[in-house]
Amino acid sequence: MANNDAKTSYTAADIEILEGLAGVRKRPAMYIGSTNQTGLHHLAWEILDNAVDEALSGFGKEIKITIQKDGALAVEDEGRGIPVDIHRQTGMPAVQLIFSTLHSGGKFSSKVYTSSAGLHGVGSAVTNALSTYCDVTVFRNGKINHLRFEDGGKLVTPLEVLGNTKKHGTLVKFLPDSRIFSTTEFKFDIIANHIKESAFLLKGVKFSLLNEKTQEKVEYLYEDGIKAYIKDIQANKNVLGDIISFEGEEDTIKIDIAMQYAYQDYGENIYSYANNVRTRDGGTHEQGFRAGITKAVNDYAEENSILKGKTKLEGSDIREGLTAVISLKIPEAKLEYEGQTKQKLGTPEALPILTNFVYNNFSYYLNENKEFAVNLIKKCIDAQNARVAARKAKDEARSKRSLKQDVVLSDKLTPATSKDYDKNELFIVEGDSAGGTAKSSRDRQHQAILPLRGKPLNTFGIPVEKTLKNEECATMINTIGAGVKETFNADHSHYGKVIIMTDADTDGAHIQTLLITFFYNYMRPLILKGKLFVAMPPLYRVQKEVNHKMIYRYAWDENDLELAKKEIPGGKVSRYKGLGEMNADQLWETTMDPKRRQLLKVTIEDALLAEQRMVTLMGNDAQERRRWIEENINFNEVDSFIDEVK
Ligand code: 2B7
Repeated sequence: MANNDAKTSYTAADIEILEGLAGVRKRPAMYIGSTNQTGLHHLAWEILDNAVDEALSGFGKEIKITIQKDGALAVEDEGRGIPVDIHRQTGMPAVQLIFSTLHSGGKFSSKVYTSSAGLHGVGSAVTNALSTYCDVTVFRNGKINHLRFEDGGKLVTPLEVLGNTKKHGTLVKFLPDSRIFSTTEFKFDIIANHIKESAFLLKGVKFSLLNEKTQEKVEYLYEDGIKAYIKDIQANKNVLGDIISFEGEEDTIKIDIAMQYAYQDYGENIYSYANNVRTRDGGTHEQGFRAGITKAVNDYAEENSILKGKTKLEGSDIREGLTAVISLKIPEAKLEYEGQTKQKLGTPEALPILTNFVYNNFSYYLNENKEFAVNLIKKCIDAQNARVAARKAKDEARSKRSLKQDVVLSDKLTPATSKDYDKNELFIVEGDSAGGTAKSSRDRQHQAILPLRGKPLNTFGIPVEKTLKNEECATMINTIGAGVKETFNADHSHYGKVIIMTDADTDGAHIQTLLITFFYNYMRPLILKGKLFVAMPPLYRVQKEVNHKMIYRYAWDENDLELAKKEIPGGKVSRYKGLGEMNADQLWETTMDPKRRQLLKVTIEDALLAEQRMVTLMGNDAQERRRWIEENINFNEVDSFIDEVK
């Protein structure tokens, strides 16, 4: 481009940039998934990702995050500072471009491993576009460089030098736009959780978080990296053997693995990452890991004639109770994802590389640690027996069913009349009395009611057979009709939605946790497929007689109550203590009517957190459990299992 075009091209670039940012504002969900609490926090992850990438490249040992008094988030790293020199084609400083163009990532990045590679790489500009202000300070070349955008990315303070400094790094402060997001409140716990995970993966880098409003603060620094991650996940568990870890590099792919077995856990818990980004849907690295573990254990058992004529162990027997963190660093050129969500690693080489790497290292470990190896194989045989027993129970249930023609259903269940499974909903209701109300208020065609008497069985850490014999669990399994554990198939579920409906109090929260644990352990795909929900009964009712007619307004939280009071001035406020206080009409219109109710979808958004809670809540340490319930359980807390209001 010739020099004399500089002015015109600047204007052209300018227009292009504004159009780009306006596009983000028009369709925010396309860039950050949603505009709810999850989407809001995405803005933070985008900025944090860049700070993390800089530390990953070896620049900077600390990342500071502050929730400011004005509600903005400040992120500061100690990296090289975003370049501030002028970009020739546009005549703009590089830092300005990075915050205002949508495909700047690749152009500026020359790193080998980047966390955001292949995902977005447009993060800073997206955050800027969705913010009321975005204020950037770059400590670089001995200068304090500053620029500021307002109102969705409009440059209000062009790059200026504020003074001299010896520091280097980047400081970004941004305030999310309340016209875009349904909530603009950053949550300390959500951010703390996220940076804790980053800190495990980025050993030796300190992450600190401060909430200026509440003075809450927390710091994470793990010199032991993912070994510390495993230690954290396993806290309070009855473990088998030490934490095992393998590190290596094959064909430019860096492999870092840590794992440990525990007795109470039934499933496998694998947390896999590619370039510090969680691969929730697994992929070639997980496949390779599994194959390597299975082969190593079966070969060891065979070579040492431990199984003696018994049937070979299946992969699932060997992985029962296994918790593992797999962290790979893959050069950008080899990084491939599969599927819509890009949460599944597709890189083909990762499969054979991981299989061999894990097989070789774990075989060596087993041979060096004979006592562990023997205990592990004993445990695998237990798992095998349990699997065979579960299969037998299922087969028996099935043959009973075919004998009786009709499905054996508990007499407690009030079924729905429709056979359109996808549209049907199963309400699991706390207490017979609320169950009765629900029965008369429901939509008979599509809503089935299963009342629960008392607390459901605590299924954490107990043998499968015991759960299968428990009447309530057996009823849930039969009613849902899609199997359990390995044989569970969410697509066969007789209900498109399974909805837990309890009182909004401590007992109700406990029941929810117990039920979520049951589903987590026995029907996990139901959660993964987004079919498990918690009903949200209102907490308040404001009522007033107007012209001889009672008018009602329900409220779901304190803020909502304030609104309700304004809408019905002078109305009488009552707090609902339980479902039982509502009559059938009220229960229908507030909690069960698909058009008016609020449901929370149970997700395993953060499996680590969910599992930690299961362990603390359901584990053997009664004192710890008591302390935890006293400190943490209230109705809102249970939200952490849960995301997204529908
Ligand atoms: C792909 C883009 C976004 N970038 C650099 C260099 C350092 C750097 C950044 C950053 C967020 C909150 C505090 C590279 C990379 C742009 O190019 S982004 N540090 N930190 C950050 O955004 N933190 C860089 C090569 C030489 N010198 C600097």
